[in-house]
Amino acid sequence: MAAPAVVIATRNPGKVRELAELLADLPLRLLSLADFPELPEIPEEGETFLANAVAKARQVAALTRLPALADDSGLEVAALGGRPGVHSARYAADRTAPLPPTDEDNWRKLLQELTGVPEGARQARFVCVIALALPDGRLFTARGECSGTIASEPRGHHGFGYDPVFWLPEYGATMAEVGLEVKNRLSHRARALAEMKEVLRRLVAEGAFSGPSA
Ligand code: ITT
Repeated sequence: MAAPAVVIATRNPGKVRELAELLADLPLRLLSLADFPELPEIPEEGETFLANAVAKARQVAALTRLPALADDSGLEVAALGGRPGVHSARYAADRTAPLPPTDEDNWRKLLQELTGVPEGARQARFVCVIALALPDGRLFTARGECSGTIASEPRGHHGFGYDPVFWLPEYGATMAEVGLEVKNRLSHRARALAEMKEVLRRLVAEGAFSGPSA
């Protein structure tokens, strides 16, 4: 019997890469939004990671009639009162610019905002909420966090987003230096997904993905 399909409901290729690697040992056929080019853009209007993850998963499950796994994530910086938080992807957005900000625009803005903030006051954490929505309306969520500090300059070329400036004291390296294998052992996404994988395993065993709409 063919493995049941699950849609990874994100347009961020960095997330797809990490999630696909983390899910590789489950008997699932992973699709992504790239397999559904006709789907409309999903607006992110929520004020919490949970609200945005649930909205993305529910909408993609309804539009594709397949189980959908969405990730809403971001960086919370203590010295900035938790910003950029849910607005991490568009932190350096400029209304007059035709294109959304790049990852580099975002981390450069962060380094600039933290100019003069001493090493001991640069604590930050990545947060990830993963939501799984089934076409029958069932919904599951999981959350993961990863703590570190904000470096004073970028280092490394792995990963995506704020990884080059996210310093992991216990590794003496940034998240962009440690590589995918290590990142997938300790990241906010890996921690949220570890919990969600238990749900996915149970649903696969129950045959929940093999109904007429899946
Ligand atoms: P989708 O909504 O299509 O999933 P997105 O990139 O817009 O893609 P989010 O709204 O969840 O996703 O924003 C997440 C942003 O937070 C992301 O663009 C990065 O800037 C940052 N981020 C999240 N996880 C990260 C990680 O593992 N490493 C570095 N930065 C991360």
